Amino acid sequence: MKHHKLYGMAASLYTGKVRAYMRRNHVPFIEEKAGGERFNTVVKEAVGRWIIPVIETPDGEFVQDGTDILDYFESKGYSAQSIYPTDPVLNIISHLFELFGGEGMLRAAMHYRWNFDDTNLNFLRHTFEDVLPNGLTKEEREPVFLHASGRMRRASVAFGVTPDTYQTIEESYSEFLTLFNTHLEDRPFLLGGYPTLGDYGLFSPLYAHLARDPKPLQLMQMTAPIVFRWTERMNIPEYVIDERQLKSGDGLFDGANIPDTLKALMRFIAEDYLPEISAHVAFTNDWLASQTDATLAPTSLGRGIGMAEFNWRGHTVKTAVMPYRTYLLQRLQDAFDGLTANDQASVRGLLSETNLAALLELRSSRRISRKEHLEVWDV
Ligand SMILES: N[C@@H](CCC(=O)N[C@@H](CS)C(=O)NCC(=O)O)C(=O)O
Repeated sequence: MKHHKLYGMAASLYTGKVRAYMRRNHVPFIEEKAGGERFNTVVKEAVGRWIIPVIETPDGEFVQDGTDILDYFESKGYSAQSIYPTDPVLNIISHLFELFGGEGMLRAAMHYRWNFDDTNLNFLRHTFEDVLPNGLTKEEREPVFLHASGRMRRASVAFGVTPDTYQTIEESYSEFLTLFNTHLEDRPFLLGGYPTLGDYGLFSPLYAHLARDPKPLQLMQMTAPIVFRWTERMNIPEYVIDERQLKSGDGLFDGANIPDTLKALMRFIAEDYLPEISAHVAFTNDWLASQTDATLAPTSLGRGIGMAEFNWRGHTVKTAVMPYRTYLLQRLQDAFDGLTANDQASVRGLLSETNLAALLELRSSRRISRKEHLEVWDV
């Protein structure tokens, strides 16, 4: 049997999303630690930078980026039930949770990983061995771990994790857990009987950081056990028929009849994330206006294009503006633009009801695409 290779790390947020998809859809694969020889030479060269996850197909093709990898497998027909719901309202909701899960929950993911050293550090030191070069002695590993973890601690600050926001991050994460736990009481996945794009978006932070690092794992198990069970259900290849599956059936909700518990989660996103993505789009448009065509492409993810300021739950916060977020938002808007007028009206109605209508208007002045593993502004 021909295997795919997954290059990643057990503790990596975006690797977790891809791995869960591959397991659920029975894609045969071998996972190889990203610090290994082949990753540091052939793979890094092929994708142009050090970034995970990457898959190598049996034909020797490389695909980088969690979303592109899921789309690659969808296009090859691996998924028995597409992660893109055919119901237009559900499809837009799924895109919303892809964006919020993958990009909007980073403060909680980073805070609970890097600000509880007494509980987490020994575990992190071990789990980070996945990204260290092969063959280092224990003494040689320590400075490399300190370097790698130092970068991640600095990244936390760029996502808005500062002593001033710690308490609010904990409060807002606790509110999210309560809402998601309540929503999952009656169904096994976000939109009903099977996982869609939105589940994979949420799974990224909620598994690799928040259901794996010791501090937040215990918090989730103690305060949101149904969410914890969902992380398990998301991460196994077998189909589990339990109370929730029996109650909800195998299908997805009817887009015309969205449960109140899901609307509550959407209102949470409006409060927690809309100010940030709004500030980022405004910053991006100012930035685009000041660029010459030659400086526009390609833009390397992670480095960001600057820092945007906004008010987050009463704090003035500055976070890194990453073109990748504009790209995910554009995917939601493209899905909306392709709908009939009637379907657009239904989506608009739901987004207005949940205070999210602005998402449809927050557009960058240039389109953005992904080419050769990078975000590229269209000229
Ligand atoms: N949008 C990318 C994000 C990938 C990403 O940021 N990966 C992290 C690990 S979870 C990484 O490789 N960081 C390396 C670095 O920043 O140097 C994806 O979905 O693949």
